[in-house]
Order: sequence, then C-alpha cells, then structure tokens
Amino acid sequence: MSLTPKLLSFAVMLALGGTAAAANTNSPAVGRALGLIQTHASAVRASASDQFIARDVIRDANGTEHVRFDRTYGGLPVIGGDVVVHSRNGQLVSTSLTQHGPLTLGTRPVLGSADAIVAAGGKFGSRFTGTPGAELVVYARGNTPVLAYRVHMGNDNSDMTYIVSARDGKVLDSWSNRETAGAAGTGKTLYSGNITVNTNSITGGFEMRDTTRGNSTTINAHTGKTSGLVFTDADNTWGNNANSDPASGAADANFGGGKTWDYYKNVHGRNGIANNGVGAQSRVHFGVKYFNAFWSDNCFCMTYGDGDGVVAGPLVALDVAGHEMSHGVTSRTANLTYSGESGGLNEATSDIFGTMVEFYANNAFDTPDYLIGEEIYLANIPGDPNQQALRYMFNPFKDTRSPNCYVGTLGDLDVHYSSGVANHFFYLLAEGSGAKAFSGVDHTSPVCSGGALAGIGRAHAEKIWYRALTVYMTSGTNYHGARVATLAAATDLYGGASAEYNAVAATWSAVSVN
Ligand SMILES: [Ca+2]
Ligand SMILES: [Ca+2]
Ligand SMILES: [Zn+2]
Repeated sequence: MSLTPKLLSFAVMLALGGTAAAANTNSPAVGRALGLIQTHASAVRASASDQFIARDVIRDANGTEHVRFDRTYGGLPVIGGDVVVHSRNGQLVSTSLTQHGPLTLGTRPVLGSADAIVAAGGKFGSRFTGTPGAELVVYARGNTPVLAYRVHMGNDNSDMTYIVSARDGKVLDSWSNRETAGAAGTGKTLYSGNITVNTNSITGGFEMRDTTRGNSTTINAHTGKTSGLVFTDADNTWGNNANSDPASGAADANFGGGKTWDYYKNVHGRNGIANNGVGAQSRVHFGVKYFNAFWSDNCFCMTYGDGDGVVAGPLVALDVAGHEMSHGVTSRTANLTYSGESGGLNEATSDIFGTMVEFYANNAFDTPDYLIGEEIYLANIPGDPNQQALRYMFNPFKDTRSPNCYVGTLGDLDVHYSSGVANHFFYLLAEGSGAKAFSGVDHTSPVCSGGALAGIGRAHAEKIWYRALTVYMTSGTNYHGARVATLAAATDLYGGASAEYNAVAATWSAVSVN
C-alpha cells in the first residue's frame, strides 16, 4: 500500500504538534524529511498505518539535516519506533532507528487497562499514590513488536513505567523514570558552592556520567598523564568543597561541563560541542602541579591540571570549563587556525563564550564578570575590587601583555595575548565603555579611538559572535575578516540598518580594526 495518502496526515500532525514539540520543529527541514520518509518508506520501516511526529531538528553548518521523529501506528505511540532522518540537499543520506521491520500487528487488545494496572501492581506493590495511568501502545523494542499497555505508577520514592502485554498481562519491560533522566546528586565544589550533579545509577552506587547531556563523563587522572576511570560514589554526594577530596574538583568540572552544554543548547540551539548530542569527557587531576587546562579534539575531552598550589588551585573554574569546551565548538565550526590573528580570534572566542557561560550560570559563589580564571587564584578575596586573573576582557592590557588596540604586528604575539583586541571588542559591544563594575570588581574599559560606546547588551552581542563564528568565519579569518563576519551576522540577525549593526562597526573602529 502506498504511503502517499498519509502525507496529508503527516502535515496535520505537524501542525497540531507544533506547540508541544521543540521550537525548531517548525523548520522546513521537517517537511523535507517527511517527503523523504514517503519516498524511502523501507528505510524507516514504515507501514501504511504509521505517522511521524517531528521532535527535533539539527542542521549542520554544511547543510546536512537531522530530523528526529516519534512514530505512531494506528494512532498508538510506538515505543522504540523513533527515527532520525539524515539528509543533504534534499537527498537521503541515512537513517537511524532500532525498529526491526514494518509493523503489521492488530490494535485490538485482549486485556483491558485495569488488568494491566493489576499486573504492574504485582511488580510495584500496592503503595502507589494517585491513580495509575494505562495507555495502549505498540512495544517495538524487541524483535517481535507487540500490543501492550504502558502503565505509569509511582510514589514519593519511585516513578516507574511498566510495559504490560495486552495479550496475556506479562510485564515485558519496566524502567524508572528518575534513573533514565539521570540521578540527581549533590556536588560540593571548590568554586561554585554546592550544586546538583546529574549522575548515573550503577550497581553499588553512582557514576559521574550525565545521561541528560550526551553521557558526558568526568574522569580521575590521578595526577597521571593518561586517562583514568569515571568517578564513582556510593551515596551520590561528591566532594567536600576542598582539595582533600578529589571529587570536589570533579564536581566543578561536571558543573562547568553541564552549564556549558546548557548554555549552547538554550542560547544558541546547539546540541553539544559537536552539535550531535554527544557529551565530552572531562579529565581532572591531570599531572603534578600542572598549571593549565586544555581541550583536545582527538579525545573529544577537556583536561584540567591542579595548579601549582601556590598561585593557583585546580583549573576547574566555570569560565575555564566554558573556555575549553568552546575550543571544541570553534574546531567544528570556523576552525580558526591557532596561530597569527586567527589564533587570537580562536582564543578570544573561548574567552567570550566562557564568560557568557559564567553569566548564564549566574552562580552565587562565582558571580559573573569579564575576568578569565579569577576563581583559581588562591590570593583573590571575594569582593576585592582588584582581582587577579588570567585575562581581563574589559581592559586586556591590565595583564601588561595583551594589547587593547589593533596594530599590524598583533599576529606576532602569542594567541593568548593577540586575543585581547577581540575580547576588548566584545566587552565594549556588550557593555559599552567607561566605568562599570561586575561582582564588585572594577571593569573600567577604555576606547582606542572615537567617542564613548553604549553597548548593545550581552544577549545580542553573544548571538552576533556565535553566528559570525559558525556561519562566516573560516580557518584563516583575521581581525579585518572578523569585522566583516560580525557585520554580516548583525545584518542577518538585526538588519543592515539596525542599531546592532552600527554598534558592531563603531566598536571595531573603537579598537582600531577597520
Ligand atoms: Ca566570577
Ligand atoms: Ca570569570
Ligand atoms: Zn584557550
């Protein structure tokens, strides 16, 4: 039987599903993917009774589209029937799914829903609260799809789903809705107070694996230089807010990784560093007195040293985490070469987004500012207006090495200093020039030429930089090219005659980039 008539119902489902589904399911990519399902029914193992409801759309920089659908069969949800359609230029590239074949089963149950609830109660016990719900579904996770009831049953301590055969009442599957969403533990960090860490239940306790963020893991390198094992814990309370417990710094790294993931997801619609939903690994306690942190594309991981213990503690502060992970974003987008002016722009991109992650998290113990790495300096006293930091975006030359203003020889400097001009640009674009304070720290920012600047706010400035990075910058972009790229981004986002466009132009000129 042809799927053609079903296209109409696809369209209707899409319209109805629009508000409940993710915002990006309004994308035209959904229509294209539905068209591909129609012409490639066997690739998604579709039957004539199937309908597909878009749940997520990811579009890569190269135009490749990944549209995720849930499936229904005769109007019943199909558990295990979800599919991702990967396409490029309107052509099917591949599909991702686990359903073994097209569904052919009947949808008339032998048992009623009350029978299914009794069967589930045989597993859960009688101490459930409220009225358990039972819904007829197709259970397609096994080799032979069957008609079943999905029973939801819970109390204060437990929240369970049972799959009960609609033919004979056998409990086919069950899972805890709390565990599949990750277990929420407590992290006692070094720099960010006590925070929630998403972990994973394992036999005998928990592991530091965030199942809600692409299975990001936190690894203990045990002062070695090779990889180690994932942190585990019996009671899901991690660390003691001090270095005496190695899990404290792990909690910081986990927190930084999680906030960075959430920042890119919620502010920029990016699904993980590589935009593929896969979480990165964080490795802490690397080496002995190692005063650095780095991102590696090879291991898709961040590595944090413990600092020298004299000037600095472990480099697991939130802005450092955001900085390192943003190198991964850059490498998968503009891929700015890590030398010369493009290298400075690469470093600045990491400082910019590391700082935007700090503002996004808005943590009470690491309040937001435009300093990089201030939390790791052991001599810093909270509230002191003069904090020591690795870099100062509002006035880069405060470190006596990073120029505030563009000069032709900028590209000869180390990339951590040639980043200064772009950091300065971003600060001025977001916040404006002159005297200002964040978290009690003086942020007075000078201009190199022209009059005072007002700033357009962080929310627009970060969008402009992200679009410039992901759409217009390339590996060889220099400072002039960054000006061109951000102007193009501002045009796309706000219009060529917008206040934002004019501010981008004036702010680059204010740091001598023309
Ligand atoms: Ca801070
Ligand atoms: Ca900071
Ligand atoms: Zn860096």
